Amino acid sequence: MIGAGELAGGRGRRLLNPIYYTIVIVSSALLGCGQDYPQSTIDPASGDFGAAIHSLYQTVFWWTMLILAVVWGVLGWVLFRYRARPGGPEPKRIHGHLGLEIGWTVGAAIIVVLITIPTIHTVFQTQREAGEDALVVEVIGHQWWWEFRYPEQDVVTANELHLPVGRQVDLRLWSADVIHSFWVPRLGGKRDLNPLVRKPDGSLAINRLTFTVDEAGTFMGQCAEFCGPAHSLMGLRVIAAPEPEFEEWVERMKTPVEPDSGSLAARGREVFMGATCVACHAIAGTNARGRLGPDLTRLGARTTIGAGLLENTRENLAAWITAPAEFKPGVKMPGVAEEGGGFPPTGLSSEQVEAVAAYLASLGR
Ligand code: HEC
Ligand SMILES: [Cu+2]
Repeated sequence: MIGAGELAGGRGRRLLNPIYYTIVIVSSALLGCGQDYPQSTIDPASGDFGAAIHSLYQTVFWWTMLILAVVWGVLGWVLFRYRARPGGPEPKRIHGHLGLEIGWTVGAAIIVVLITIPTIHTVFQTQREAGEDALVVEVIGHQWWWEFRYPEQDVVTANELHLPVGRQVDLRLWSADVIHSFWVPRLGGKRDLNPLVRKPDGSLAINRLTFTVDEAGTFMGQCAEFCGPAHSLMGLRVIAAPEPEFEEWVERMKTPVEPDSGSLAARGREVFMGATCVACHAIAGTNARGRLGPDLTRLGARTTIGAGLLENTRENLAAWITAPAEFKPGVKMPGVAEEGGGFPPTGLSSEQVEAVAAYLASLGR
């Protein structure tokens, strides 16, 4: 409010300058006019997880509003009822009030319990045992990308999680390095991915997330646990499609693509298979079986590269392969002239990079 006085001319009475209030009101109103909030928690997609989190959010929100109304109501009443009046009596001095103190302690405790019960219920509901025909997907966090394995389909992909609409999914989440957190706000709450540890009974401590998406679409997500310099660049997409479309995607993932012989892409395949790329990347149906980096099977069909960082175009692929660290600080992949991920520079010429980009882009089109 000091700023308000200054803005209005530095004098106390100018505080009431209507221009200042107009600016505040208009700019606040405009903030509410954005149209596209791809990562909004308060606009859940249709599905059980989003609905559960949204209802929990509303429970907490309305309790908070009730507390706000009571506190401000009492405050306003006291200010009005006991305001100073000319010639009025000196107010009586009091110190403490046992009844009031017990009242607001017990009242607050009851509200906390009323919020805790649905919270715990929701936590357990979202990590319950999945049904028999749920789709199992292993979600593995890496600095700074996501690996998705479909053990029953024998398919591995990265950064874009394909799910069938209307079928329960059983996500099993863990991390290959530090703690990450899987969060797709429009689908529901976060769940941590922890480095694998063995529990005393010998089993592995793996977090689970069980839910069903009831709406087709692309839902944006983000790692929600600080995990190093490129944490903010660890995005993901969930692509939910009707079951037949999902099955088609699985089929495509299992059908290798071979470039036409003599093409630039064919030359790129040769370069790729002869370079260190294969130590870190796998492509189904080829000898590339590396697991340190994202699986590149059908890479051409992905919308982005670098965990949501760049649009998947041939130019961007070439730029990424040339110098990934320009786009992602600390990236665990070497460029043509920089080391990365413990590997020396790849030393590819720009022609070789172009060819590899053409090869990768040709996969999946
Ligand atoms: C030391 C291991 C390593 C080597 C060697 C390596 N990469 Fe990578 N690559 C990675 C990692 C890790 C990522 C994920 C980077 C990120 O998003 O944080 C990646 C990401 C990529 C991506 C983007 C994939 C996606 O899903 O977003 C492409 C394309 C790629 N690499 C191509 C190549 C090519 C071509 C070569 C060889 C010239 C190569 N890589 C060599 C580790 C490696
Ligand atoms: Cu992170």
